[in-house]
Amino acid sequence: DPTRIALYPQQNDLRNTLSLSGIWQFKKDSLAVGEKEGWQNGLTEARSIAVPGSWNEQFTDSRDYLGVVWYQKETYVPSAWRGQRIFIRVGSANYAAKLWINGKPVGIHEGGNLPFTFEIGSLVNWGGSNRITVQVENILKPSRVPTGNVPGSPFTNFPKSNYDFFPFAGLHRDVWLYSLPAVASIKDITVKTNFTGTTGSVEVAVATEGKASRGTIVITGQGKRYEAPIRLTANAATATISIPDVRLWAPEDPYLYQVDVTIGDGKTLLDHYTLETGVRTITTTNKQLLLNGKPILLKGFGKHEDFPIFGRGTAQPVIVKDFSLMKWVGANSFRTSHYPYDEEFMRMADREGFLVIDEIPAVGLYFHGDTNDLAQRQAMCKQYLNELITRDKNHPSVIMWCVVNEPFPREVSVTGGPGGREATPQSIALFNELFALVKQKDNTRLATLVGVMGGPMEWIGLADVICINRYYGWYTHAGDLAGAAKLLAIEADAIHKRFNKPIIYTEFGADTYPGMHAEDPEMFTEEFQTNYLKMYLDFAQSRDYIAGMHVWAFTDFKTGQGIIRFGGMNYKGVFTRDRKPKAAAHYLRSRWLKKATL
Ligand code: GCB
Repeated sequence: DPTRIALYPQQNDLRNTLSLSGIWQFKKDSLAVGEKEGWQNGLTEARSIAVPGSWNEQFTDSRDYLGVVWYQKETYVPSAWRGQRIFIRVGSANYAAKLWINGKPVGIHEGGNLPFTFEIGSLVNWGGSNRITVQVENILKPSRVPTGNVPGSPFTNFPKSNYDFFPFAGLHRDVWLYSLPAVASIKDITVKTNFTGTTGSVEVAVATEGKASRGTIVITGQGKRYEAPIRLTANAATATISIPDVRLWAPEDPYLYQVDVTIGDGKTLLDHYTLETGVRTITTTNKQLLLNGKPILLKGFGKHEDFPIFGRGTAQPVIVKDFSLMKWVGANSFRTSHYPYDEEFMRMADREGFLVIDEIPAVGLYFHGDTNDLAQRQAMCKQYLNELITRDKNHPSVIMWCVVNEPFPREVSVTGGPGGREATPQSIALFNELFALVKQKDNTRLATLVGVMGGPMEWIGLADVICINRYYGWYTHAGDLAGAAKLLAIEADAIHKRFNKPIIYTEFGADTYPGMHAEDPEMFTEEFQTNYLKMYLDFAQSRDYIAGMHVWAFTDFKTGQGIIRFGGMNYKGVFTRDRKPKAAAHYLRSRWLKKATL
């Protein structure tokens, strides 16, 4: 149910928020007996844990533990909130969560990296403490998305995630209590922007609950104020506001207008919500991406939410630092590989002028043939798309939805062997269904899927923009950059000829151990990484149909254990895990910072 997402909690004169971030009580339940034993009524022999944060790096005995755990926290609900509707909002629980308030069941949610809310007013103790309990587990299963323990999969790492990053687990983002006005409230707002000539248009669709009959939409910016009254019919209304001499949103000038929505009954103001919007359009030609009708080249990275000790937990200084470093190298874009990022990250992207490919957690989709598993995954992918678009639809930074990263059929080798090219009708049907869902929910943005090296051409051709990951010179043609360059060119020209759509390289990179050097560049050295990236970027520069280059990866990041992941790390970062530049970061800065080219 995408309405579980709800608007980001906001404090104003009619709404309240209370963050529950901090130290919680924590207990592992490896035998999964907690519920039967009534742990929702109080944990005994619990230990302390920080929220947000993964549990895997906070202790000395839990790194690879992915089974059931319990989180608990006691809190008062402010008495001033009495008479309002009370909700709990969990920013992200990886992977499945079950909630209780004061020992009473509230609900379950499956799927990480996206928020969910439950209304809990009827369970709250006023004037006393309230016990909040969240049970979480991240058991890796072939029916889940992302997948794990997939029979026959070429992934051999431990834990047996079917993807190349550590399956961090737990409450990864803020947990909030918040209140909404009881009589009527703003349930959702959808902003769509456009412009003709110098006049911008902002369409604001409002959905409400309760007894409001009318409202007002006010847009402010550039010292001006534009107002439109709305009449609510069946709890909904839409208004389109024109902005003369509009200041468009773009990376070089990420100008944000403020949108204020108020609703009432003609006498009393009943609810109020404020958000920011940027007026911009995104379209394509057969060779280019057009932002506001003008060609734009995406320069940037595939990333991860990953930091020592925090794991996949939100670390706000790291969010700020990542944008500082991306700007420092002259990047203007990133992909939220391989799952939706924290909402603060998306708000930063709006303010800092980054163009985002926003991806659901659909990674490791290996078509192993179990139709039951595949059906469950398909349902999960649709849930994620519904939830992600509901959450992120108002961010001007988001230009493209990505429905899946590197799905692979049975014959394809993930390490880039020649592989087969089987695109079963079932897989085509899945992707078509996901693209149709995106277009139905949001016709203002582009949709893509990210293709694996050696993967079926039929798949990548379904997208608005061809997005491919390539590792010639690394997983194939290891060390041979000249050989890799030839293959890259032949393949890219053939893909463009066949589909006649712009191409973005959403990944290309080389593992690089920081501080390793060679005068004659050799794999794993900083010099090799620089040369590798230079070769790809020079090639991209020579083709007018290449619309963007995302280096894999922004930073080194934690993976499971395996023979190609020294120290349980992927070292393809141009920055280290603690955000220190390798030589390649300086190289990218020298290339990107002052120039509009790739
Ligand atoms: C890929 C995956 C990414 C991996 C990367 C690698 O194609 O999309 O998750 O980390 O390759 O380094 O192998």
